[in-house]
Amino acid sequence: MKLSFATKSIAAGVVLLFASNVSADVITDWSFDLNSGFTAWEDTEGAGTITATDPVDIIPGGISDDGYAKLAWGHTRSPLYQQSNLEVNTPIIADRSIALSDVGGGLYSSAITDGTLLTHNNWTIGTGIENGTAKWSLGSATLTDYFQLKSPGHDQAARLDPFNIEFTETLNAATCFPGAATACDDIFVITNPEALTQSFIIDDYSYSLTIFALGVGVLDDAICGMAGVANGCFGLTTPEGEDSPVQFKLLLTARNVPEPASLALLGLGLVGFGFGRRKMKA
Ligand SMILES: [Ca+2]
Ligand SMILES: [Ca+2]
Repeated sequence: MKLSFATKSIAAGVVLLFASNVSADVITDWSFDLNSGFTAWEDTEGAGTITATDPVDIIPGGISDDGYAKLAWGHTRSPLYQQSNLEVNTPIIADRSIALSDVGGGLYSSAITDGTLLTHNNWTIGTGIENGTAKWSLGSATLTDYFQLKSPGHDQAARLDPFNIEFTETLNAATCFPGAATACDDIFVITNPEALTQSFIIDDYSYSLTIFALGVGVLDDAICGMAGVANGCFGLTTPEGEDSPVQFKLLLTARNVPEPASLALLGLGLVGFGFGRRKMKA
């Protein structure tokens, strides 16, 4: 006797198709406009002794000269002394290319590109000293940038937050912080370093602009203390008797950020049951 037993295969498949956009490509061809100038400043006594010159039209439209490229301080009563100054050497940067290329791993990056050039011309200002603080010195300044990224068909005005800079004119006869190049280097603190990285999203990509400069970073606690701010402060120091240029650099990156709707196809594979055959022999 021969008995044959077989089950017929049962297959079930489920495919879920969600409504979706067609995924947009990354935008690789960008250029930018970057206008920079000082929009606020204060001397250490609040006495209005800072001189602002070289007007800049930072923000297009509206008020035409809304900032200044140069701040100078220190009195000029004696030929032995010079004023110190802080200067934006590149107040207007127009149509500079910053293209993205595929660097793998789903990441796109520009080359490192020059942004704003600032110079501290640090000279002995012949300051008076009052209560241990340099008189006639710059106390704080606000640097405002207008940054516009441009790409054909994708104009994107990325307005950067202003950088707030606190400046400390260290007394040159006083004890300086360890590692200073001169007695005594002056101190710049950027009080809102979070403004150095800014991001925006277009379609399926998140773009990030990072601003950095050689010598600008987290300062030693002794330096922060001398500047009168909390430990972990962010900025740079500049030696006496020199012009210290600070070339800010820009890096633009992009990465894909898929949204749930663009997960177009969620497939559940075939589910099969009992596809088999068994033979029995008597
Ligand atoms: Ca100085
Ligand atoms: Ca000094």
